[in-house]
Amino acid sequence: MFELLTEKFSGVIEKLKKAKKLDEKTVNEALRDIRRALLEADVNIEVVQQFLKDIKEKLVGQEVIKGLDAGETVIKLIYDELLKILGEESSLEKSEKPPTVIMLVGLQGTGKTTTAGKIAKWLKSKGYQVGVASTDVRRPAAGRQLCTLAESINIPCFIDENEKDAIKLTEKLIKEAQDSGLSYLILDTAGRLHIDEELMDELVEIKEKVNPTEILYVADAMQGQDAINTAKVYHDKVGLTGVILTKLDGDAKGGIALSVRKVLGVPIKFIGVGEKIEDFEPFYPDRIAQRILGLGDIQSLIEKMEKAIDEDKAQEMAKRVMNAEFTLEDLREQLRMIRNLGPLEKVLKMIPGIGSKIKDLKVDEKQLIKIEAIINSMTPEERQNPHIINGSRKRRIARGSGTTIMDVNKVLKQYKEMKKLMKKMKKSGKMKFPMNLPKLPF
Ligand SMILES: Nc1nc2c(ncn2[C@@H]2O[C@H](COP(=O)(O)OP(=O)(O)O)[C@@H](O)[C@H]2O)c(=O)[nH]1
Ligand SMILES: [Mg+2]
Repeated sequence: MFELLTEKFSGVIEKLKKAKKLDEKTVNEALRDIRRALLEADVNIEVVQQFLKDIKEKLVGQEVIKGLDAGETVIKLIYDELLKILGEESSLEKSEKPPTVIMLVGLQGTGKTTTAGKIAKWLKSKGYQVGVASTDVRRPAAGRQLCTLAESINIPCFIDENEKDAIKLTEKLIKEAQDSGLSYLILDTAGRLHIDEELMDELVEIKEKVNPTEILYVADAMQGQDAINTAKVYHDKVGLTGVILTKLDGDAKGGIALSVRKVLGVPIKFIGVGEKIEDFEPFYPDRIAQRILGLGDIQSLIEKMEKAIDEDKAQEMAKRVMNAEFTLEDLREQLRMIRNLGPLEKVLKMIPGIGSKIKDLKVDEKQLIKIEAIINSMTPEERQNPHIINGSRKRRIARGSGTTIMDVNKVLKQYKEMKKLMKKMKKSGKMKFPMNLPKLPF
């Protein structure tokens, strides 16, 4: 699935990863390669043009994203744009009055009947009562195929081979389904080899009769742009709420997945990835985009960005520790921040010399809370001038914070050590932050 796109994009990605600068030549070459890749994969031409235009616009004035280098920044932009054209994740709507009717439409052979069974099985696995029905009055075999599938997953199947009027049949089956207390009914409809007026009118009438919550167009991904064009006609006549792409397991070039959202304006809800009833999954745009661009590559980019953000926070924190007058109030404030920030060691490592020296500060969450409680039990005066904390004050603080005098002593000792160390570093003037922090005023 998406092998062609994956292969083509991997070339682009490799080149970008090697690029150290975002010069015009590199960017233009990447855009040209992307254009070729998308067109070869049978992505709609207008979608391709829009995609390239959006990336170009973003690149102008784009600064390198924190934590990433130039090439990686472009890769991230491409990923974001891919996500955009794939559309957001979209699940099935549910009607207030059961059963929720999901009507499947599309040409013959695209996989409607198979997909009806697949959705039913998927919904059943979620614990819903599901049934299927066929409104195809022309091909009795179609109904039987559906019921065989239904039998295999043990759900009710509504058909009537004697009723030759599609609308009457629909009314009858819907009534039966309603009476049997189902949560969902999947309505398989007749397809033709080509679009024809009569079938469209029939579908519109069925729609009016059953008022389906979802009308999903089942598109054979192997048919590429043809499938999109047909879907357009269905959308104009019947009105679609979404698309299901089938046969993505085969040689499908995958371009259709990137075209549906922009061209039709409706989401892709599921994909079929094989002939078996379980070869079916919800459409997850991020997974698809990652598959196309190389899963590992994108994940490591995102990790790098997150790390850069964490490092920013940690440096900011370190700066505050160093600049603070450093009373016990400051310590308390910083403990709070540290707790919000996550791993304490990380913050301490940003302050050269501290991480290794104040081992006792490598405490767990519970201990941080304890220290905070102890400081909370002090009076503001005690926090500003800890030297006034004598034996009786310590006893009061311990009682107030539900700790022991030993605990209070420990906190005071840690605090003194930190303060001493900071003074020493300030005096030596050797303190310099790693990397590109502005020079500190000492
Ligand atoms: N490989 C593959 N084959 C599929 C998929 N979905 C349906 N098919 C096959 O496509 C053919 C037509 O399917 P069918 O459900 O009868 O299509 P319908 O005429 O639209 O109802 C059958 O041979 C199915 O097994 C899929 O996701 N992958
Ligand atoms: Mg069928």
